[in-house]
Amino acid sequence: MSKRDPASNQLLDYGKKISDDDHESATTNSGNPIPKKDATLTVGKKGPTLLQDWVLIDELAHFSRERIPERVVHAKGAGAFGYFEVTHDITQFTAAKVFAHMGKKTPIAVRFSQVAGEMGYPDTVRDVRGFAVKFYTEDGIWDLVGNNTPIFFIRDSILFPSFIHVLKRNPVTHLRPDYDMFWDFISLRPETTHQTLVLFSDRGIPNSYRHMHGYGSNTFALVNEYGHFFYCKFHYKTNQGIVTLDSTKATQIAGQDPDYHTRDLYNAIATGNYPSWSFYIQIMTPEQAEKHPWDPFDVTKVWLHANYPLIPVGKLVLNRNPKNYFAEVEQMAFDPAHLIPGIEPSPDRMLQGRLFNYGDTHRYRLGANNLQLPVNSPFKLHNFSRDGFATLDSQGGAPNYHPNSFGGPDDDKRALALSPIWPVGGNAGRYDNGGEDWDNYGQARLLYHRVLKEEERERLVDNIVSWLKNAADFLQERAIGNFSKVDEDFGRRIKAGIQAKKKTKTQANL
Ligand code: HDD
Repeated sequence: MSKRDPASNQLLDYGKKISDDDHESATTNSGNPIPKKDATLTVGKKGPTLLQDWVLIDELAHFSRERIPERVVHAKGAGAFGYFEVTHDITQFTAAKVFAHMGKKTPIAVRFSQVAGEMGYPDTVRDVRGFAVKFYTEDGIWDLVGNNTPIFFIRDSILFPSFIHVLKRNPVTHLRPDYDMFWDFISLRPETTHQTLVLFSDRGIPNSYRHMHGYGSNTFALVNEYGHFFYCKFHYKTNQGIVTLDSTKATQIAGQDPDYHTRDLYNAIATGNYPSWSFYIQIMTPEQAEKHPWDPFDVTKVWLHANYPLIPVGKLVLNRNPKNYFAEVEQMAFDPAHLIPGIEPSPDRMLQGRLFNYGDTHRYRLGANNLQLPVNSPFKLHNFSRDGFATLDSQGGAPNYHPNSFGGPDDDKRALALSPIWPVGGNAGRYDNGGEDWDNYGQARLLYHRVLKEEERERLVDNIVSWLKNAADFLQERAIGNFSKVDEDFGRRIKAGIQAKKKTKTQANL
């Protein structure tokens, strides 16, 4: 047999550990030994099945309840486990215990994903990739739920459901991508321009989950032991190097191996080729934020590294595959609201909406006690929540109310000291943050001119044309109008690309 990869050998490897005479007895879900696994209880060989065949009912009834709702976005993904290790001292910025001292290690879980495809979608499609990191700290779970790009399409979470709708299937045709939906929304909300360039650049199709960076994307805040806070952005840069797939190769792989990224990650870890990322922060003081030329909480923009250099912190290493995908990856529940003392949210309007939505979606998808599932549960749980479906932890008889006089959990003084008093002010109102006064093109222009090389700009134009050519003419014009505001020549090249495609199509139909 030709050499097979570890993923193919999973059952062979399992079987090697089980000698012939120590097979476990098969049981029902209630642990009752099964006399004959492959035969229903019938009257005679050809007679009817007896209702009392609990073995049959137990298995069939569980079988029809195996699927749960897939994630409403980021449904296709892969996960692994490992550790975060501190390599540099950042205690001047934060008292968060996870960064307490050099060499400190914290167990982590990571889930990589794509945004728009369903669970069975091919890995190598053009899409943003999720890069969510769960830190199991002594102060509970910290979830850094990032992507492989430092920015996002929109800067107000109220637009998120609509944005996801235009990536998903047309509600009538059930087809995706629906190019009119996509380009209608993208061209009507020009704040999407910067991330649209990233999506259609080479970064839009990573060669593997190991060969892409990760970013917390939103702006957070760090609080040090004196209660001083600093705004921050998180970056985790691959130590494997950035490697991408061109559209043609990616389409070919999508047909041959839809789980190409999942397989790569599993095999890399199974062969001891542990992927790692170097972890950095950028820091902005509240005073700098006050004077910043544009809203530093605008997640469609990056903080220029020249002004806010990357500060090294540590590294993320993945060195264990899941023992069971459903139990450990499908049930992972990441939530940007899972924050630990020393790390706080910022007024970033996208983050603010996320702080509600993740917990809400987990309660729907995994139940009220999803945080008691092993993959999601903190090392210690001392609170007043009880009961609900699938309660696993009754907290040892402690009072289920507060205040109490019987030694129940009480305020954490350290967490209180690290909870800063935030200065906020202004008039409540609905301020649309997508207008021209928000500069929707400046950083897209920097990306186009300063970051991309000429051959990358050519591929960017081709990739946009390959999508935009399928949209209605008026949408093409509006989108080209936006791209022209990034750079006149950029708009012209996209227009020429579409016209060339139309000409070829006309000639083909002659
Ligand atoms: Fe989100 C999942 C990342 C904006 C609402 N998001 C999800 C996942 C990642 C991100 C990595 C997959 C987590 C996993 O692997 O289980 N999302 C982001 C980033 C964003 C972002 C980096 C912008 C900077 N997301 C965003 C907004 C909202 C959501 C604005 C809603 C207000 N995201 C969700 C969600 C998901 C989710 C609906 C779907 C499945 C889940 O949470 O667990 O709650």
